[in-house]
Amino acid sequence: MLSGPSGVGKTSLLNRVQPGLGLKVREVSRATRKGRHTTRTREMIPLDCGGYVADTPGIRAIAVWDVEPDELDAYYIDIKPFVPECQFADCTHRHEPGCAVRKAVEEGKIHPARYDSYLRLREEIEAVHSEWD
Ligand SMILES: Nc1nc2c(ncn2[C@@H]2O[C@H](COP(=O)(O)OP(=O)(O)OP(=O)(O)O)[C@@H](O)[C@H]2O)c(=O)[nH]1
Ligand SMILES: [Mg+2]
Ligand SMILES: [Zn+2]
Repeated sequence: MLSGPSGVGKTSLLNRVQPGLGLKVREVSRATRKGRHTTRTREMIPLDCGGYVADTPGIRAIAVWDVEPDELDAYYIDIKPFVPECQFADCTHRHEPGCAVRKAVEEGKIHPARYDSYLRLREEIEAVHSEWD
Protein backbone atom coordinates (compact mmCIF):
# COMPACT_ATOMS: atom_id res chain seq x y z
CA MET A 1 0.00 0.00 0.00
CA LEU A 2 1.24 3.47 -0.87
CA SER A 3 0.39 6.11 1.68
CA GLY A 4 1.81 9.52 2.45
CA PRO A 5 1.13 13.23 2.03
CA SER A 6 -0.54 14.44 -1.14
CA GLY A 7 1.88 15.30 -3.93
CA VAL A 8 4.87 13.21 -2.87
CA GLY A 9 4.49 11.07 -6.00
CA LYS A 10 2.79 7.86 -4.91
CA THR A 11 0.79 7.52 -8.10
CA SER A 12 3.69 8.65 -10.28
CA LEU A 13 5.76 5.86 -8.81
CA LEU A 14 3.07 3.30 -9.63
CA ASN A 15 2.80 4.51 -13.20
CA ARG A 16 6.55 3.89 -13.52
CA VAL A 17 6.44 0.49 -11.84
CA GLN A 18 3.86 -0.62 -14.35
CA PRO A 19 3.84 1.46 -17.52
CA GLY A 20 0.42 1.60 -19.14
CA LEU A 21 -1.53 2.04 -15.93
CA GLY A 22 -2.23 5.64 -16.87
CA LEU A 23 -3.27 6.64 -13.38
CA LYS A 24 -4.04 10.31 -12.94
CA VAL A 25 -1.32 12.52 -11.45
CA ARG A 26 -1.23 16.28 -11.06
CA GLU A 27 1.43 18.87 -10.43
CA VAL A 28 1.69 20.22 -6.91
CA SER A 29 0.02 23.55 -6.33
CA ARG A 30 2.22 26.54 -7.10
CA ALA A 31 0.54 28.57 -4.37
CA THR A 32 0.80 26.13 -1.48
CA ARG A 33 3.60 23.90 -2.83
CA LYS A 34 1.53 20.98 -1.65
CA GLY A 35 -0.28 18.22 -3.49
CA ARG A 36 -3.74 18.62 -4.95
CA HIS A 37 -5.39 15.49 -3.61
CA THR A 38 -5.43 13.90 -7.02
CA THR A 39 -6.15 10.32 -6.01
CA ARG A 40 -9.64 10.22 -4.51
CA THR A 41 -10.28 6.61 -3.82
CA ARG A 42 -8.41 3.65 -2.46
CA GLU A 43 -7.79 1.28 -5.29
CA MET A 44 -6.34 -2.22 -5.48
CA ILE A 45 -4.32 -2.51 -8.65
CA PRO A 46 -3.34 -5.93 -9.98
CA LEU A 47 0.31 -6.04 -11.02
CA ASP A 48 1.60 -7.93 -14.04
CA CYS A 49 4.39 -9.35 -11.91
CA GLY A 50 1.80 -10.79 -9.54
CA GLY A 51 0.05 -9.47 -6.48
CA TYR A 52 -1.74 -6.20 -5.87
CA VAL A 53 -0.79 -2.75 -4.74
CA ALA A 54 -3.11 -0.17 -3.20
CA ASP A 55 -2.86 3.49 -4.17
CA THR A 56 -4.45 5.76 -1.59
CA PRO A 57 -5.37 9.45 -1.40
CA GLY A 58 -2.74 11.57 0.31
CA ILE A 59 -3.84 13.54 3.28
CA ARG A 60 -2.63 16.99 4.08
CA ALA A 61 -3.81 17.04 7.66
CA ILE A 62 -5.62 14.22 9.34
CA ALA A 63 -7.37 16.58 11.71
CA VAL A 64 -9.38 18.22 8.95
CA TRP A 65 -10.29 15.09 7.08
CA ASP A 66 -14.02 14.86 6.37
CA VAL A 67 -14.90 18.20 7.98
CA GLU A 68 -16.82 20.75 5.90
CA PRO A 69 -15.71 24.39 6.19
CA ASP A 70 -19.12 25.36 7.61
CA GLU A 71 -18.89 22.67 10.27
CA LEU A 72 -15.50 23.60 11.64
CA ASP A 73 -16.68 26.11 14.24
CA ALA A 74 -18.71 23.38 15.95
CA TYR A 75 -15.47 21.50 16.73
CA TYR A 76 -14.13 24.41 18.80
CA ILE A 77 -15.91 24.02 22.11
CA ASP A 78 -14.92 27.54 23.16
CA ILE A 79 -16.12 29.11 19.90
CA LYS A 80 -19.27 27.07 19.36
CA PRO A 81 -21.44 28.80 22.02
CA PHE A 82 -21.13 32.18 20.26
CA VAL A 83 -21.97 30.95 16.76
CA PRO A 84 -25.79 31.07 17.09
CA GLU A 85 -25.51 34.75 18.04
CA CYS A 86 -23.87 35.74 14.76
CA GLN A 87 -26.04 37.88 12.52
CA PHE A 88 -25.69 35.53 9.56
CA ALA A 89 -26.38 31.82 9.81
CA ASP A 90 -23.50 31.07 7.45
CA CYS A 91 -21.06 33.46 9.13
CA THR A 92 -17.42 32.53 8.50
CA HIS A 93 -16.38 34.67 11.52
CA ARG A 94 -13.84 36.49 9.37
CA HIS A 95 -15.26 39.81 8.30
CA GLU A 96 -19.04 39.69 8.61
CA PRO A 97 -20.85 42.46 10.47
CA GLY A 98 -22.54 41.30 13.64
CA CYS A 99 -20.17 38.40 14.15
CA ALA A 100 -20.49 37.24 17.75
CA VAL A 101 -17.30 35.19 17.53
CA ARG A 102 -15.09 38.15 16.62
CA LYS A 103 -16.81 40.18 19.31
CA ALA A 104 -16.03 37.46 21.85
CA VAL A 105 -12.37 37.50 20.79
CA GLU A 106 -12.24 41.26 21.24
CA GLU A 107 -13.81 40.94 24.68
CA GLY A 108 -11.33 38.27 25.73
CA LYS A 109 -13.95 35.51 25.91
CA ILE A 110 -12.21 33.48 23.23
CA HIS A 111 -8.41 33.19 23.31
CA PRO A 112 -6.85 34.82 20.22
CA ALA A 113 -4.69 31.72 19.61
CA ARG A 114 -7.83 29.61 19.37
CA TYR A 115 -9.42 32.03 16.94
CA ASP A 116 -6.20 32.02 14.85
CA SER A 117 -6.22 28.24 14.87
CA TYR A 118 -9.81 28.25 13.61
CA LEU A 119 -8.93 30.69 10.80
CA ARG A 120 -5.91 28.68 9.68
CA LEU A 121 -7.71 25.35 9.71
CA ARG A 122 -10.64 26.85 7.85
CA GLU A 123 -8.30 28.15 5.15
CA GLU A 124 -6.72 24.74 4.88
CA ILE A 125 -10.07 22.97 4.53
CA GLU A 126 -11.24 25.46 1.92
CA ALA A 127 -8.04 24.96 -0.05
CA VAL A 128 -8.59 21.22 -0.08
CA HIS A 129 -12.19 21.69 -1.21
CA SER A 130 -11.26 24.08 -4.01
CA GLU A 131 -8.83 21.50 -5.34
CA TRP A 132 -11.69 19.04 -5.51
CA ASP A 133 -13.93 21.31 -7.57
N1 LIG B 1 10.74 15.98 -9.68
C1 LIG B 1 9.98 14.94 -9.35
N2 LIG B 1 8.66 15.10 -9.45
C2 LIG B 1 7.89 14.06 -9.11
C3 LIG B 1 8.43 12.83 -8.64
N3 LIG B 1 7.40 11.99 -8.35
C4 LIG B 1 6.29 12.68 -8.63
N4 LIG B 1 6.58 13.91 -9.10
C5 LIG B 1 5.63 14.92 -9.52
O1 LIG B 1 4.87 15.31 -8.37
C6 LIG B 1 3.52 15.64 -8.72
C7 LIG B 1 2.54 14.87 -7.84
O2 LIG B 1 2.63 13.48 -8.12
P1 LIG B 1 1.41 12.48 -7.81
O3 LIG B 1 1.88 11.13 -8.28
O4 LIG B 1 0.13 12.99 -8.36
O5 LIG B 1 1.37 12.52 -6.22
P2 LIG B 1 0.48 11.62 -5.22
O6 LIG B 1 1.38 11.28 -4.07
O7 LIG B 1 -0.14 10.46 -5.94
O8 LIG B 1 -0.60 12.65 -4.74
P3 LIG B 1 -2.14 12.38 -4.24
O9 LIG B 1 -2.79 11.49 -5.25
O10 LIG B 1 -2.73 13.76 -4.21
O11 LIG B 1 -2.04 11.77 -2.87
C8 LIG B 1 3.40 15.33 -10.21
O12 LIG B 1 3.56 16.54 -10.92
C9 LIG B 1 4.57 14.40 -10.47
O13 LIG B 1 4.98 14.48 -11.83
C10 LIG B 1 9.85 12.71 -8.54
O14 LIG B 1 10.40 11.70 -8.13
N5 LIG B 1 10.56 13.81 -8.92
MG1 LIG C 1 -2.09 9.90 -6.24
ZN1 LIG D 1 -19.52 34.96 13.11
